[in-house]
Amino acid sequence: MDLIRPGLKTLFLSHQNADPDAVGCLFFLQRRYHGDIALPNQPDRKGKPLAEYLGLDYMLPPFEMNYEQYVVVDTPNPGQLDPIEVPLDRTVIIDHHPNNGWDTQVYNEGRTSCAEMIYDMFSPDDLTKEEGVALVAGILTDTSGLSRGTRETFLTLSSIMEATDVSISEVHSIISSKRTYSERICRLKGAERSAHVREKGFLIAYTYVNSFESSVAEMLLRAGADISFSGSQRDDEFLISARVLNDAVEKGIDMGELFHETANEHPNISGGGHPGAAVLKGKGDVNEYMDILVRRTRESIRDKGLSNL
Ligand SMILES: [Mn+2]
Repeated sequence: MDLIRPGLKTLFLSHQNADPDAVGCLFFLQRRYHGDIALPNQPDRKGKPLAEYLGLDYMLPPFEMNYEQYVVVDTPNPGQLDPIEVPLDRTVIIDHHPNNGWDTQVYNEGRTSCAEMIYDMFSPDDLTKEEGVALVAGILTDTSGLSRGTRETFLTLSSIMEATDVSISEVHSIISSKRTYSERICRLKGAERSAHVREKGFLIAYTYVNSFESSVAEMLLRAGADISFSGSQRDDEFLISARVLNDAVEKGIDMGELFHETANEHPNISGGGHPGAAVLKGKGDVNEYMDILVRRTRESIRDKGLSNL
């Protein structure tokens, strides 16, 4: 595999809030090529326990960028490395996301995870148990626990499992860290205080908490909402986090757009995000902004002629 040049002083990098696909690929590549690893910030809730299990040694900014070669994995655009900036003329990019914002060539075989691509690049016959855990964890996460993936995904997964005797349940238990006590209390309180309305078959749930807004919004989706809002008030500032089911996004709900428009119409408010996940925050009363968001969501469902019936 001559995409990555062996023997050079190399830095392996991946995206902010690194997930198990990022962490697993970095571990595997470092094992095979040697070099250092850096991340823009700490890994996410599943990436962190995987990094601990693997004993992954990584740097966080600031550090010296004096490498001969940079290898970026699982990162769809340079902004995801912020505040790290890589010199493109010395950088190899390996990614699997369908749309990426790099201004240079990207090695992308359109697979479900980077872990699959990297395994298939080498097809090593001396895969260690830890390398197996690293790659299986990446596949598990990027297939949402095997609920998505192509035929190739499962063929690759099967070869890794055969070569290393790693089991799915074993990897699950490594990456599923328990939520903290305070997060669990917030989720329970959020459930207790939640209310919901219906619009053209879409269930819109909203609630108020003291923190963990996005976790609580996510929980409301799992409880049955199509669209959820979770808001908090801290002194004179509020924050509202929204989540939308994929199915509702496909039907045309775009919370990032709605939050962005709402922010533009009110002073001292910022907001935006993706169709399925958005945040609105600033000076003001959380109840007032919750009312605005729920009302605008209902209006936008009607205006766009969307239906979930
Ligand atoms: Mn990935």
